Amino acid sequence: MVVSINFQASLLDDAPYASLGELGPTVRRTVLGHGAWVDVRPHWVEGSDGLFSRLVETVPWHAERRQMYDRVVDVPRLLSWYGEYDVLPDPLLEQARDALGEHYRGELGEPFCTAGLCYYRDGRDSVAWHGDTIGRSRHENTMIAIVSLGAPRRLLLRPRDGGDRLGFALGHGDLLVMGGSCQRTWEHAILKTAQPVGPRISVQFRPYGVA
Ligand SMILES: O=C(O)CCC(=O)C(=O)O
Repeated sequence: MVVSINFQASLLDDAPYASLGELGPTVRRTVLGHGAWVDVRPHWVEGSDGLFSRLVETVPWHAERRQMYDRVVDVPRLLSWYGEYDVLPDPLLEQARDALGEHYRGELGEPFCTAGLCYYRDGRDSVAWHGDTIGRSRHENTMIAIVSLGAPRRLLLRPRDGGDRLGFALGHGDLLVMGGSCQRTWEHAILKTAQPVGPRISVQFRPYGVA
């Protein structure tokens, strides 16, 4: 699939090579309730705009269609999936996966091993409210770590049983980790927007058997 890109780089993020910052105390945790939490580490990937452009060009993006009631509809974003034994499309993503595994080793007790990549081309691309509850996350606490590249989009979270929602604008190398019961007790979404937003890539690292 040929992907065209109309992307405004961040002035803060134009280092020639991408690299990872520290985790440790730079990671800020927000306790959501119901046993769920999110960690945020702004601008974890330095020089992320170059990485974004490389991934746009080199990842084998594909479009999916899915059944919705009596119709088959386009999934409004492009996707690419890397399993446990696949080489990731950029060495920096392998470094990121391993650094996250190291940082969360005590709490998670297992490594991150798969990577799902989503490409939101503009404000019409989106993902509806959902929790990632296919596999072990249906019953177990786990973590999903999201590295956001390109233009910021708002990742929204809301409790499944009702209540206020909260949102994080994620792009240009920001890290957000959903943990605890978050996939079972909360839902998350990137909603469509009529605002003129640029393209964004989300890289989600998950432990084995979580989808
Ligand atoms: O774009 C994101 O960061 C969220 C992606 C997501 O929720 C999913 O693919 O399940």
